Amino acid sequence: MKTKVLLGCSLGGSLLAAGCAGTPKTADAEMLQKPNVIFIVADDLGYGDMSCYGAKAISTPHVDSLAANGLRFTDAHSVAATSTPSRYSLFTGHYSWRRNDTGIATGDAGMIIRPEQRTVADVFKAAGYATGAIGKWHLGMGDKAGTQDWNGTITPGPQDIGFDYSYLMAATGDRVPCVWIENQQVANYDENAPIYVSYKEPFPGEPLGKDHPELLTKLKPTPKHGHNQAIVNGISRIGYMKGGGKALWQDEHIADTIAAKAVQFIEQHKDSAFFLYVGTNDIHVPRYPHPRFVGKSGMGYRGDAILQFDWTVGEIMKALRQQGIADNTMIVLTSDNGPVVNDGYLDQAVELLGNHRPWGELRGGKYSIFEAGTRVPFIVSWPAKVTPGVSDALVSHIDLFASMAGLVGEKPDEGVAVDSRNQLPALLGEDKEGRDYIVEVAQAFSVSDGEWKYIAPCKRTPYYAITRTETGNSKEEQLYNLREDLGEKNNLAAKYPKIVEAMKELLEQEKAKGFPER
Ligand code: NG6
Ligand code: CA
Repeated sequence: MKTKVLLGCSLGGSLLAAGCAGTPKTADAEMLQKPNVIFIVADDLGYGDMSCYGAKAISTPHVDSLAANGLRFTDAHSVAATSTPSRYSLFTGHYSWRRNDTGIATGDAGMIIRPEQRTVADVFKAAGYATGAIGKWHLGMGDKAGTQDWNGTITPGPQDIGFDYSYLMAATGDRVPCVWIENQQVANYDENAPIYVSYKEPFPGEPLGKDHPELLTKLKPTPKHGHNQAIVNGISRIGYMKGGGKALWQDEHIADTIAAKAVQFIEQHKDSAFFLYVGTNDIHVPRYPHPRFVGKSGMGYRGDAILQFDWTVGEIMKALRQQGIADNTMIVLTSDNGPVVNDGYLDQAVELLGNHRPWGELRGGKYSIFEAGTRVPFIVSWPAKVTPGVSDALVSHIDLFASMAGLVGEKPDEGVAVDSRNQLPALLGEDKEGRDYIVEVAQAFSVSDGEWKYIAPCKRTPYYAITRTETGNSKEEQLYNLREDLGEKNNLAAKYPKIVEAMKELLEQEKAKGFPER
């Protein structure tokens, strides 16, 4: 029972002094043979989007088999409800909200994680692992926004924060530049089509989506929702771009490319311990899956992209089996934030959703401080070590850094990954409780101990009309009992002022550890 906050309150004691900061339980790190580790981070995949999490309208057999042979978590959380802050925290073990520059990054953002910072990849590297990052990045590259040389080497980059190998999209599918970047240089570079990127000015002569709807042969943006600038591959995007030629990606091949590169990395490193981060483009907008998935879900491109994601997971699992290393490979599968149905393109996601509930029983979605924004799918599979099952332990992406350090026997230096705790026993199913509490952020902040969830007041809009998302923002304090009211319908703040006070204090103490103005 997670009643520590309530106990701390009724005893009138300081919660942090009482050890609520999350003292690790014993992890038998020495006993473990170092496994390979793969993080598969889906994009915008909801808590209710896969059949192993209860979806009935769609079947995800590969992820289901991963879950059936691993540990499926019901109370796992990203730190934030959008990609950049979520991934920043996952990689660094540092709360994104301690900095004021971790909002949704443009495609020409400078690298947000600075080279002097430590990432989970550095942890693995220090332990002798080969390290790779493939797929969606969205953490900036190069020194300062807009100063990258897309025709040369982009530096600093993933190599400076622990990744030996990288094959990445700079930001998102809907942001320029629409090219793959391999080891900090554009892959398949086309000498005849030098690349220029701007988030300020259009390039004269380059058609824009807003002026040339006839060129949008693959997807059109939702009116008044943006995504109407550079046109690449028949889809208009955010930001301006010129050039690229044969280096430009084709959206329908993105998943195949990510899977192929992941499989290649696995094959190349089968004889040494490796850490691989795979950020899928699925199921972020623009959703434009390969023709072999189109129409297969009956839910339009959004559902088809879920099937494509599931296929990607299957390819990775198959490669591990073929190399004979499946048993001693830990896979952590999760999503960067919760689901959104219409995120800006006319892809019929809303019209064809039917009875499918991407958010399951939760309230809110991507961009929201309600549970659906940050309670995410989370599966840990490691056949040699983890006993299959379901865990209700409270876990957070913030702890992956320290937990992985625990796994490989590394000790983070003083001042590194300050918000991360070693929760390896929870990740392996030995500890059923997990964290004492978690802190999350969208526009508002929340703190939850798994039973009680407090949402701090926030003056911003309670509802985004275009994505149809309840943001959870309210001028009032909110308190929900998640055990009895997972859908966050009954605000109990007025009824339990002492719990509100205790939760608030917890949040204030966390913020007091360092919180720049924003
Ligand atoms: C928003 C985009 C949305 C998506 C999001 C980032 C508009 C109107 N909306 O600004 O489509 O790209 O940023 O999503 O442009 S995330 O999952 O990568 O954080
Ligand atoms: Ca996302």
